[in-house]
Amino acid sequence: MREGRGTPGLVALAVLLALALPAAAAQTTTLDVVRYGWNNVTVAESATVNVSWMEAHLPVMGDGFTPYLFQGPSFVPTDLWNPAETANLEKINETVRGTAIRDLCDLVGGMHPGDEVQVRAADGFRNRLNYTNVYAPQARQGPPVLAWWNTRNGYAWPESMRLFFLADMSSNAKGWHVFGNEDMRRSLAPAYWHFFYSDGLNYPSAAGLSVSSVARIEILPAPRALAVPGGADVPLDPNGDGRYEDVNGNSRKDFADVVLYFNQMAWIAANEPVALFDYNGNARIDFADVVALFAAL
Ligand SMILES: [Ca+2]
Ligand SMILES: [Ca+2]
Ligand SMILES: [Ca+2]
Repeated sequence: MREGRGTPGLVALAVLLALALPAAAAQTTTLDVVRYGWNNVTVAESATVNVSWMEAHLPVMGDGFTPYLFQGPSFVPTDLWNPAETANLEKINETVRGTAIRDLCDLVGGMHPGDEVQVRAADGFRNRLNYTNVYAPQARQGPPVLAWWNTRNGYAWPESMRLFFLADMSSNAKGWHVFGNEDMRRSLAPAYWHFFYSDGLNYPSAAGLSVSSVARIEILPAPRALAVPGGADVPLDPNGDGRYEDVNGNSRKDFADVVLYFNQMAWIAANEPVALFDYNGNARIDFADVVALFAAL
């Protein structure tokens, strides 16, 4: 086929421009749910689900007629948190249905106190929430939900699946379900607050927490001791130094801890967070730890 001289160059330019433009948010309908191991790198357990599976198998959140709102930046320097919830409520206002993040986490072993969950979009954008905000949220925050339906678009909602908080009306004088900036300040730890930078000021923006086009939910577990087979209970750290010398969990350091550790070295190495049982600090579970544990009796 014969083409004009300039055509290949123009095609290349068009391709380059297409790559340079930010990709439009694309709807997602399939979700990977992953719980990482103690190192937060290797996958301990995972599941892949889609919208129709979630709707059929897990409780549906949202009644289909109550709108839920997120507040954006107030853009009022003297009223950054705008507890009255009067500024910038137009940004996100949707009547949604979806699946609780908690129910999704429970598909892969769930979260425990101290764990975080990371909600990740198809393009890599992500936000984290801690255990409390997923499993025991304040009413002014409400349960975090992965929304896959809204009244405007039905299931064909371009920004779905999208993270929503089903906040109650307790913090809004008009009786609206708004997750406002003051709700964010009161219900989330500071590390989880979202800000929007403008004109030299960081404006709190609860709306920034509402990740769209979510493709992946990742549980990042905090290190925690598990009961060692043959022990009485969960291991304990009697002197609070971060190492768990009471291996059998009977509330005292004793020779039985040394014996149990020696017998279960392979299990401990495979199942426990290494740092909690690495008494000599060489980053592995080994016989030297048995010796160190015995010497510390
Ligand atoms: Ca200790
Ligand atoms: Ca013991
Ligand atoms: Ca060691």
